[in-house]
Amino acid sequence: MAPSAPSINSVGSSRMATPRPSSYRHKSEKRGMTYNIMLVGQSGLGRRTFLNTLCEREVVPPPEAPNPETAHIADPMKFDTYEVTLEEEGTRISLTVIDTPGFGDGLDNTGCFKQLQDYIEAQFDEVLVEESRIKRNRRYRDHRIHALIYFIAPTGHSLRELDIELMRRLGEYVNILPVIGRADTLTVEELAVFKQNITRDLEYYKLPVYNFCWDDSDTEALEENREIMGLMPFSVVTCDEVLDNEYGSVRVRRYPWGTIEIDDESQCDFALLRYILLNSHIADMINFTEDVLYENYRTRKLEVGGFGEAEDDEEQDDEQDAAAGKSQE
Ligand SMILES: Nc1nc2c(ncn2[C@@H]2O[C@H](COP(=O)(O)OP(=O)(O)OP(=O)(O)O)[C@@H](O)[C@H]2O)c(=O)[nH]1
Ligand SMILES: [Mg+2]
Repeated sequence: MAPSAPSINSVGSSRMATPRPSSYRHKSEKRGMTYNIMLVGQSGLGRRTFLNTLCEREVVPPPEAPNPETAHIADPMKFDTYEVTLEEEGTRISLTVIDTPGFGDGLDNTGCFKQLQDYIEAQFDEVLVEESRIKRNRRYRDHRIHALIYFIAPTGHSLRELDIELMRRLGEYVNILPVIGRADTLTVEELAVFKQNITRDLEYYKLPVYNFCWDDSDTEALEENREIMGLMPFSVVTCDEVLDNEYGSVRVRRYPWGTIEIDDESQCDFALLRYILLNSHIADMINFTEDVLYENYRTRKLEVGGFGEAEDDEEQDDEQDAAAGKSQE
């Protein structure tokens, strides 16, 4: 008898209950949240479509038809910034999405890692400078990246050197959420094996992807977060098309043989990932970035003297100002 195909559940498609909002709240939640996401992955894995599907509107239009004379030439990686305001369950989110076209598309991609690291560090440095000012700028906008969605190509094998290197190099600066892009190109069984292989690689190479279980004080949430971790890397299918049927509007990808409803959690993990990113775990992502990743960076930086002197200088300035004020009295 032929072995039966794994059930949808066993491929990690998320039939889990909707995650509870984290017990954490972020201090800015009432005013609305500032949230920054970065999309990284090789060309054609669906970053643009992901962004549009995530925001439920066309933030980036489809590209124009390529010029055949130049289409094969890989452009250097760049950073494209998109700003969108979303309203999620009563919370206003000022979302900035940084897309990184050109990542991993050249013959030698080593420069991309450095460029990404420099970009992320530059946002940390901005906060460091801001924190050490005597007078804070009230309108300062935080640009630290709270989540990096890394698109793994749906090869069906395991992680490639490019994937491993990216996660290894950036994991200590940013919350990395690995996803399998264009997951509909794999069968149920292939996806299950691919997810298993990736999970094995993540463990073997000790890759620092975002650990949903970083806070183990809330045992109920811990159970749920373990379940979410079990689904990583999330299988992602995204689309530009909305179809009206008797049940209302559904977002679909159409094929000669049928359709995939991308918000159906039995078909892919997109809906769960969206909920985690923009609802249940948004405060966790921001808090972990500010309290752990940024603090670690700050400590390292101050230890090597990068900003320490500036801060000391400003403290001295403060003291001198105060002394000068007294002597004038
Ligand atoms: N099969 C499949 N195709 C997809 C999916 N998402 C996007 N695509 C298609 O893949 C192609 C590339 O999608 P984009 O969203 O433009 O990909 P990108 O990562 O922004 O690509 P570059 O801008 O070239 O780096 C388009 O033809 C999309 O329609 C998906 O989930 N499954
Ligand atoms: Mg694109």
